[in-house]
Amino acid sequence: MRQTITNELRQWIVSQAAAGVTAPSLVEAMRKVGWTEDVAVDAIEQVLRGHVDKVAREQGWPAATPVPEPALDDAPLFIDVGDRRVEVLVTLASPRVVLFGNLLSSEESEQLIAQARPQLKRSLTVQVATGGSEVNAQRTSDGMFFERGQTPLVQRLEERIARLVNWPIENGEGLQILHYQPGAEYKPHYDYFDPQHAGSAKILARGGQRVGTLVIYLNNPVKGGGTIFPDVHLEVSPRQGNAVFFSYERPHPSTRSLHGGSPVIEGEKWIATKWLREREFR
Ligand code: PD2
Ligand code: ZN
Repeated sequence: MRQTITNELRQWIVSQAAAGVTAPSLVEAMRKVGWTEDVAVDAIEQVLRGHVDKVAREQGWPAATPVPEPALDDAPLFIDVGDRRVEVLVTLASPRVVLFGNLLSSEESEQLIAQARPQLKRSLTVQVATGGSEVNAQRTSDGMFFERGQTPLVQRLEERIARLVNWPIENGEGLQILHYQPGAEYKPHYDYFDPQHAGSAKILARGGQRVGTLVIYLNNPVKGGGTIFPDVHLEVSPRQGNAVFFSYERPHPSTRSLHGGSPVIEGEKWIATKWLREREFR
């Protein structure tokens, strides 16, 4: 049995992956020539990670950082988050996206909307030049932020999220609630802060980069309002209680984490967004 990563194998894995061959097909091919499945998976991961690191250095990309990641190694159908079992519905490697079901009950979703509603204002986005906030035509929703732990429900949800994606509760920004009416959308963007922008230093001082996002759907729009990932032509339907998680290991388009909120066509859309930072957010 041949289980060492030769240069030849390394080149083969990289070229196959570049040609679009999926990881399971690579594992199968390696199994046929005598590799144990687990060892093949580890070898493929090691080779592809090494390759990305090399390309990143050559291209001068920002360094990769650890990111939140749910415990999905043995392909569980549920993740126990203490007070409920969250369903694992879809996973994607690149961009890293995981769709969860049953993160919130319908009662909790409605309670969160009711708690947020009195404080809604036209959404602002970060003003890249200064690090301040501005009204932005790219984002035609109303929103508000809760402080971390502001209500018992917010606290409970934050504890669930921390367990779900294995990331300290202190690294989370306050939960943001957004409300979209028909026609409202959030044009494709990245959630990380562009290190080149003048305003980023001030933002990054509060806990470093954003490294992950969880968008939680609080109601069921009638038509439209999906969350889109244009680089991979993925659209996630907004379903009450479900949540889409995505992470980005460096503030760079190579993460393919470009995403947006499609226009709501009929009905309205309510979401809660939890952004996760590298370090404690204060
Ligand atoms: O509403 C959405 O689906 C959406 C899309 C893109 C939310 C966000 N980004 C966000 O809150 O960052
Ligand atoms: Zn976003």
